[in-house]
Amino acid sequence: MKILATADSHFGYEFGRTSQAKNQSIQKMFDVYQEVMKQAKSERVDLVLHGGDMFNRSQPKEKIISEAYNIIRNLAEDGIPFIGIPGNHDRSKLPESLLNFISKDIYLLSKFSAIEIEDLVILGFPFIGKDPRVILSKTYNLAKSSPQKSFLILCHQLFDGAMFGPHQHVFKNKSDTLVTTDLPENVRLILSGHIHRAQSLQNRRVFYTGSLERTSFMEIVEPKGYLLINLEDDYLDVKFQKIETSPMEVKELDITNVNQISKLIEQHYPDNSIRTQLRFFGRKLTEDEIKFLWSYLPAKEFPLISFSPKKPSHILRKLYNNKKKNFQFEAS
Ligand SMILES: [Mn+2]
Repeated sequence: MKILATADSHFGYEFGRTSQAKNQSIQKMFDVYQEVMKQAKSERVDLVLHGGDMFNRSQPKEKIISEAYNIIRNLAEDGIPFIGIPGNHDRSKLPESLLNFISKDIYLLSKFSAIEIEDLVILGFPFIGKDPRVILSKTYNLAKSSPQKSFLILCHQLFDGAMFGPHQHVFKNKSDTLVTTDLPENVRLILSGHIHRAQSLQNRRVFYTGSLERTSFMEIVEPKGYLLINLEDDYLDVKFQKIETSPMEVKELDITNVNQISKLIEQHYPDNSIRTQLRFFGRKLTEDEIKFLWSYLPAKEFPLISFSPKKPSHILRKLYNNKKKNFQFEAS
């Protein structure tokens, strides 16, 4: 069985300050998702999964819901089943839709469900904030009672060893980090959203698909993509398929000996297509300079500025400069 998995599409997410920038970022997310669904069709997958945080807010605008669900409906019309679970941003509930009723191939879950597709049982768990270990016990019991079947968990949780952010923080040994080693062998695969960085954990049994677009500068070092999975009785292959995302960069500008920042900004501020965070250090900005920034930057696409009297962290810049080297899909 061939499966395509994504998560954390955060439909409706607005990046930037101007309304033009916000609308563009909303559209970009839909365009990327549509592109990935085209891949699902051309790869002739048997199933598409979404690991939660489909929407950025728990009550998205009508327009956002219908655009997202239209993409899913198109997929089902081509005979490809879709299963989506809600994440923490969805407040563990996906917006109600007639889609759930008109198509037998679309599962937009707002409560735990076991769905059988061919020989595979997909256990879909909406995000659980408190005591998520119930996922492990429930799965254990179901898998033990049907040893002849294969199981796949679709969820939106923290797993032990998950790595997050440019400082490579690792979640470990917490009450809400899950360890899957005790699950029976017929639990073949665990797919999760939540951590936006694609990675495999716990002996390549747990996979984060990662998000499709960066929603924060915390994700600057991460390549983005989706997972293509080949799952047979005696065979499992998971591939990370990289996709192009909106460029993002951090500019750190030393203004100690700069009298007029306007020239510096005009020279260093990049073209419209790049999401840039400007970080100033060396001295404080004057009132006139702040006024200049606020009048100059809103005309541009993605003005994000942070003011720091000290030299900013080297870590982010170092990781950014070596972002290709630093990324490991096979992190454990
Ligand atoms: Mn998310």
